[in-house]
Amino acid sequence: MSDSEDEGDQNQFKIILLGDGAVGKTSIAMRFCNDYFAKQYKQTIGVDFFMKRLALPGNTQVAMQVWDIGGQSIGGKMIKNYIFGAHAVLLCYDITSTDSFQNLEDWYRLVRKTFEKQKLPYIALIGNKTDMSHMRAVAREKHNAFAEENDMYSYFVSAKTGDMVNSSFFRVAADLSGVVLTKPEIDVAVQPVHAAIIDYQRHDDSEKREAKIKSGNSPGCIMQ
Ligand code: G3D
Ligand code: MG
Repeated sequence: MSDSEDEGDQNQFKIILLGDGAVGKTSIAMRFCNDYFAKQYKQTIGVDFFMKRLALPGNTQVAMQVWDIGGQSIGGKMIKNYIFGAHAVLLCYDITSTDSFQNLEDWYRLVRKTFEKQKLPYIALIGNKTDMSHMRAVAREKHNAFAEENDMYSYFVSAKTGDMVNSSFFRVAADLSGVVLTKPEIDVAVQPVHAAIIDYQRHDDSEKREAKIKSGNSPGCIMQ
C-alpha cells in the first residue's frame, strides 16, 4: 500500500450508501472499489468502508471513502453516527422493488434529522439493477420526480454489469470537488489508482471503534 495512507495532500470524501437491505449497496461499493460483483449474497455485519482514489481533470486527486452500512436497519442504534459527517449520501433503491423506493422517504428523513442544524450533504438518488429493466417496478418518471422535488442528484446503475457505476462515482467526486467535467471526460473510464478496505469492528461503544486496514483488491472484502 506504500504511502497510500497519507491523505494529507488530497481531498478525502466520506460517501455513505443508504437504503433497504438487498437493494445492492454492498454490490455497488464493491463494484466501484474493486470492480467486482459478488454472486453469493452475504449479509454484511457492522460497517465496512472501501477506499478508492480517483484522479480528476486538472490534476485533482480525491480519495473516496465509501461506507457500507451493512445490515443496519433504519432504526439501528448506530446509524446516525455513521451518517454523520458524510460529504455525500447515496440513497439507493432497487428499480424492481417499489417498497425499496418508497422506503427512501424514511431514509431521507433520517438523513435530514441527522444533519438537522447543518447544511445537508450532497444527496443522490441511485436506482440500481438496471440490468433488470424488464422487471422495472419504479417508473423513471417517479424516480425523476422524487429527485427533483428533493433537489437530489440522480443516477441509474447496475452493480451487476458495472454499467454507470464508475462514471456516477466519478461525477460525485467531481461535484464534491467543484470540478466541472466535459462530456468526453465523463465518458472516460475511471482508472483505479488505489483501493483498500477498512473494516470498522463494531463495539458497543462507538468511540472505541478500531479501524483495521486490509490491503489490496481482494474480493474477499466483506469482513466478519
Ligand atoms: P445490500 O448490500 O443493499 O443488502 P447486496 O445488497 O449488494 O448484498 O445485493 C443484494 C442482492 O441483489 C444480491 O443477490 C446481489 O447479487 C443482487 N444485486 C445487487 N446489485 C445488482 C444488480 O445491479 N443487478 C442484479 N440483477 N442484481 C444485483 P442475491 O441473489 O445474492 O441475494
Ligand atoms: Mg450489504
